[in-house]
Amino acid sequence: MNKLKDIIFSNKTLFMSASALLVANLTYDHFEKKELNKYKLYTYDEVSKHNKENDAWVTYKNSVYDISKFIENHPGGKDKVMLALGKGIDNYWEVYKQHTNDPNIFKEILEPMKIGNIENYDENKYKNKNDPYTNDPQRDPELEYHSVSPCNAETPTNNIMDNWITPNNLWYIRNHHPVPDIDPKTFNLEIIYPDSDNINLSFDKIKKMPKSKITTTIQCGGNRRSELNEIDKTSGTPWKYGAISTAEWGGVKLCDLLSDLKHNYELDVKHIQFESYDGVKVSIPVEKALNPYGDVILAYEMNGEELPRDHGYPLRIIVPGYVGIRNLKWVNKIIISDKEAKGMWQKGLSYKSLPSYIKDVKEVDLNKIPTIQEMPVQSCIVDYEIKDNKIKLKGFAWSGGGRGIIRVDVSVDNGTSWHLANLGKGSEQQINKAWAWTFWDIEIDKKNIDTLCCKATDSSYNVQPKDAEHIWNIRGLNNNSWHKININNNLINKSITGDYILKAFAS
Ligand SMILES: Nc1nc2c(c(=O)[nH]1)N[C@H]1C(S)=C(S)[C@@H](COP(=O)(O)O)O[C@H]1N2
Ligand SMILES: [Mo]
Repeated sequence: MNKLKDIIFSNKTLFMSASALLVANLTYDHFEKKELNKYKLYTYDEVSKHNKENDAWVTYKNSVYDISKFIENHPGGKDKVMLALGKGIDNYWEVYKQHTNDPNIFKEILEPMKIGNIENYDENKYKNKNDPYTNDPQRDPELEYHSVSPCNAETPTNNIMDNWITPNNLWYIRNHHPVPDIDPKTFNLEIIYPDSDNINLSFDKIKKMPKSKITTTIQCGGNRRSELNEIDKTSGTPWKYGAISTAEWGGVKLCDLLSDLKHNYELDVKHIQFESYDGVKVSIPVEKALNPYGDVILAYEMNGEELPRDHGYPLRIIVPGYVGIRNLKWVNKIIISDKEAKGMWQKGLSYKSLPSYIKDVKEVDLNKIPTIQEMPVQSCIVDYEIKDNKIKLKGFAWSGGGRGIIRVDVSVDNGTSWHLANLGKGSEQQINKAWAWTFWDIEIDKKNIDTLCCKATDSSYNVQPKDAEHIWNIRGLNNNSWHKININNNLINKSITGDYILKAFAS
């Protein structure tokens, strides 16, 4: 009897566990089917057709996502996502630590945009194969990196004033794409005229033309964006104040290269466009491009050395006093035109600063807003030291359009009282052709020190706005508000005797 009971019991157990398994299996099958039904299957070919801004699909592993509504808000900048449209984002996703550091980014941002799965999924298709960045040059580890593929790195902000001419290895780097690998022997610069045959020039031929040297500061349109992010999120690299550097460039003056044009104003030329190996297109007004005093040069030398690959080898256009992006690297085409360059870098939102009250680009007509060319007046506090009721400060100031710095005002009590800084290296530049920055310094006797501020005035008497709130813009461009440092947040060395020795770096 006991035996029978045992058998019945064990059979019952058997039956019960079998049914549990069945249920589990059913649920799994059901789930799988539901997943399969929920998502359509697409081929790689089909995905590749959705490669436009308003019809944008990408794949990650075996999933397909429609990211059309997201592109504009991509925190790393719209241009980066644009590179992957119709393709796999696998390479990019893993390279940028921002994606992988926070697991919620996948769940909350990417996953909700899923529209399907890949038919015939090939796990090796995008897996680090042909990583376009493997051929990028070696870089100085001292740079402050925001990303490596593409490379976005600022000049170490604490050393920015160690040299008035920034050494090549410490120059800030702002690349939108992989660095092109160009053979100077096959290099060809094409000049396209509206009314006559195109001209082709070899690198050798350009180097044999009369050489000019120009010293300029270049500043990225997004420099100091990180301070705007404290007010509200913007899109792009969160630069501190190190996306600015200075060099002496050697090359051919553009007005000499295009000298035949000076006599041809009936051509209705309004813009000189430049195109590059990495597909960037920009233009500058003809008044700047052909003005012999405008000092625009096609550079092949940087600080006496061959142009480094990161900075445009073999040929780069230098547009003194203009925003970083117009200083196009890896130039291979010059187009003389009555129109601005096409594309996002000139016509799109990328370098257009919208009013602070516009939070959505759809509210404006971008065609009516000019892109940034000459930059506004800027200054930053780079270092300070407090000792025995004395504070020493130093920094740099610069303005666009060659407008020299006529004054830098410094306050150590959050703008209540002001002091005139000494203008140092750079102040000797011709006042309306001051392409490079001016260093300044000051020593102030003061007991109660709180927030440090600086503001510069340029030769057109332009001044810097007090608050960043009023110039905040969705792209985070042209932040030239008073540079402020709250020393209490920057205290790194306070001795026990109460004798303050502070050395801190603005950030
Ligand atoms: N062809 C090309 N030119 C370019 C860029 C680029 O990505 N491609 N970046 C631009 C931007 S946004 C800036 S700020 C400067 C940076 O120059 P640098 O890397 O030599 O400092 O180059 C500009 N020229
Ligand atoms: Mo830039």
